[in-house]
Amino acid sequence: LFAAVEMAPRDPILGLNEQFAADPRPNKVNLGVGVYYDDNGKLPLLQCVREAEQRLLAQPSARGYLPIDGMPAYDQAVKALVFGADSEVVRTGRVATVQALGGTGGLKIGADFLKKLLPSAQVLISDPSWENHRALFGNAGFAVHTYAYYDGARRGVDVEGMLASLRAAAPGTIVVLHACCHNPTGYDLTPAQWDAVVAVVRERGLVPFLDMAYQGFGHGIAEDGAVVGKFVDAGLDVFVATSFSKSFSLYGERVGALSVVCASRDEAERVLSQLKVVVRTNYSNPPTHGAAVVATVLNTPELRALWEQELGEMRTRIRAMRQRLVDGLKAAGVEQDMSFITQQLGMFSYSGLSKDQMVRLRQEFGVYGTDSGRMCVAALNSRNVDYVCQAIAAVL
Ligand code: PLP
Ligand code: TYF
Repeated sequence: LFAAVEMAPRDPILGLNEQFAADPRPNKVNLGVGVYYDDNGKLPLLQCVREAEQRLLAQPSARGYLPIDGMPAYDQAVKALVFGADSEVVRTGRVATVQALGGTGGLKIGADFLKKLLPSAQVLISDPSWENHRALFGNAGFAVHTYAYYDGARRGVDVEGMLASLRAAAPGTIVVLHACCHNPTGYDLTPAQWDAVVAVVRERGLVPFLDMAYQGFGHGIAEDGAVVGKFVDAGLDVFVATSFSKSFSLYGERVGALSVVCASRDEAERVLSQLKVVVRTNYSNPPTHGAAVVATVLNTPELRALWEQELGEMRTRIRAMRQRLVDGLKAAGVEQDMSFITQQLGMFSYSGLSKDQMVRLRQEFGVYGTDSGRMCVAALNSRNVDYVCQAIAAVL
């Protein structure tokens, strides 16, 4: 039966983790996968999560099946976070939200629903993008192409190129957009550039699908979320995949959601019923624990305040590490201007290093980043940053 089964290629990012784990060098540094580590190099367990878990444990509950679309208090909290509790779309019931297995699960539920709705649509992802975007929409049956995004020469977003790609797309084309903290480049659109993108999406009748995996890691929870509001205010039907993996440091709990903004409550009810079909035919219903933790934090004012504070600390520490990296590279003798690293947002820096340089970093120094030159600056800390600077200086 399996004689002809071919070996699938490894995920380029998760594959690096395996290589890193097998590396015996004590001073190795993993800047491959997008995970936030604290200044001690540890994956944090947020205090707000700890306290929510204690509250949940104080009132132990049996574990029945959740509704297909997830825990109601969780879905409500997601809507409030993504759109605003008092927003018109939430008040009038125009948003269909389902709990999902991480942000990836939200993307996949949306992709499967869209494939039934728009079977011959094309999908556009940014050039470059998180590689799983291509694989996920491709496996859902779509032809996946790219829109211009990164401008290596100018070290930023090629906005004109992006708008031109979108203007050239056929109506009904699904456009996957990174709401903030673009993975892998770290370059986001400005609010004015977002306005221009929204206008073209609207004019061309494109279907916007926002991937919000890093809300709060850019400028702040509300600031990063404002992008969603721009699409809503333009009267567009928009998909939003939410992930709490990074913002709650709950990677392994698989907590995320998909929200779909519709034209009316009636439409949202019908859309929700179809999203539930996708969920039911894949895994029946979602798991309880992560959603209970996130709902407890978001719906309890003092825990919510604690979360905002802890998320702010993660954001601030990453900023500080970006600055340390720029300063350290200068001190290590790098003459080219590396200050662009502090202009990037979120967990990643597209360093501009070539594949050869990234391979040398890995082989000679045990510093792991992706071949594309992407480094996870959220894994830098006061102990490893100088070593990383020396390694980068040596290969530059
Ligand atoms: N989308 C982007 C752009 C990401 O970087 C990630 C990272 O993991 C995800 C989605 C998936 O998030 P999750 O781990 O919650 O599935
Ligand atoms: O880009 C990253 O590093 C994160 C983590 O298949 C990740 O988004 C990477 C690859 C993957 C799933 C998650």
